[in-house]
Amino acid sequence: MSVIEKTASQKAIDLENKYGAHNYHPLPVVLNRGEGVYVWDVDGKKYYDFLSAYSAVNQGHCHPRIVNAMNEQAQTLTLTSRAFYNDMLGKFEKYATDYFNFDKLLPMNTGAEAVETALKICRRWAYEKKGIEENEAEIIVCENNFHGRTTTIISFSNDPVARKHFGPYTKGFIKIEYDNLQALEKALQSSKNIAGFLVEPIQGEAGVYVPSEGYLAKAKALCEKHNVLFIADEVQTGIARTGRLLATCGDCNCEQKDCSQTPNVKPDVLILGKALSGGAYPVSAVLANDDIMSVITPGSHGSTFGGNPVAAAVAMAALDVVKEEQLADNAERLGNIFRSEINEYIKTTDTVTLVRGRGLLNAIVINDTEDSDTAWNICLRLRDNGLLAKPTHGNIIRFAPPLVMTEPQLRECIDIIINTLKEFEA
Ligand code: IF1
Repeated sequence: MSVIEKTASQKAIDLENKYGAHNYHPLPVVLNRGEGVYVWDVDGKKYYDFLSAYSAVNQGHCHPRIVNAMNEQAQTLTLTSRAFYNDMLGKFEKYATDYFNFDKLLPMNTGAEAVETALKICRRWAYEKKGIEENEAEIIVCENNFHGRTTTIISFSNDPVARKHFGPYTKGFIKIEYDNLQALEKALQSSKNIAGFLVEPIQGEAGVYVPSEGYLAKAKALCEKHNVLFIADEVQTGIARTGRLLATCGDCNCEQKDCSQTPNVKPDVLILGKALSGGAYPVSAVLANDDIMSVITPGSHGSTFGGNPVAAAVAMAALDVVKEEQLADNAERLGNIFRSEINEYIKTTDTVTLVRGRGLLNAIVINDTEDSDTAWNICLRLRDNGLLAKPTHGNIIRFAPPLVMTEPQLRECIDIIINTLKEFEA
């Protein structure tokens, strides 16, 4: 290949740069195929995927059961809108409410839409059930949260990059420190107008920050005491990612896990997205019981695509796969191996300061400043060595492979990661 002749990768990158908005800074690798835990670039080089599209592809790339369900439904009926009934949505709603043990489900498409939906449900509930005065409802959120990109959601973000020059911001949110029960109790006592507490069971974007043992259960109990809705954003942590069907597991109908050890943290409002479709199609949902979901009435909320037949078919197949292939158990087992092997390595090096996470949602902290490009350079080298991961917040690298990984595959990946990190030792 001559020097002036562009590679297929460079051509694809140039097209995005020239014709696409610059709202991302991707790792320079151009993918055109995926299967299970692997993806391939346009030159045919194979990689282990350690991002899983931010935990959307828990079931592995192009899972045949999910793809078949999608193909079959796509050839039969794709979209009716909710102006008419379709014969798939009700089946999906029954399936998912049984699966997660809630009375009702409201289907949307993206995670951000589902978060918006939960906030609307919470506000309605505040006015119509709790009796808060019109327009006075407040929702507690956590510092360093990530719940999506809509104008309301970024209004209560404290990430300057996500917020800057997108004001005026939506009112009605109180921000408290994550993993701080005193702060939560203080906020709950501060006003009679608190309607809900929106929380990520593990903060993903903040760098896979796992709260203290018992935090979620105690936060839930505090919310109950103050008649405030506990709203769990499990868009990233849900669907087996953290070694359980839900990170707030304890009262779901998950058959694989012995949850007797874990406190009951059933959220009042559960938000799911990403892996609800195995990454095949945008499917999100909000689940709640009748006393809460009944505040949603015809015309008060909706979406053209939400609950479409393809989404319903895909989501049922994706959830089937999670149970059939026991992905929660696999994530738990492999996650323990991953963290223990990385911890062994950490004892021998100054390059990495710690590994943290649950199940197969993990991150390592690189021993460098947050504004250094070491983590980015490590990710470039990991790419060269056949494994794709992405830095978050400068010096943190997230590791979240598809949950269909086998132990030998994981051990090969651990070798790649440790050998790559060794290249960066001083
Ligand atoms: C991007 C992070 C992950 C989420 C939680 C709602 C949403 C997300 C807990 C919104 C989305 C994604 C979006 C993606 C980056 C990514 C992300 F690094 F930003 F935090 F996964 F870790 N709640 N998270 O994590 O879902 O509307 O995107 O379907 O580029 O914005 P969405």
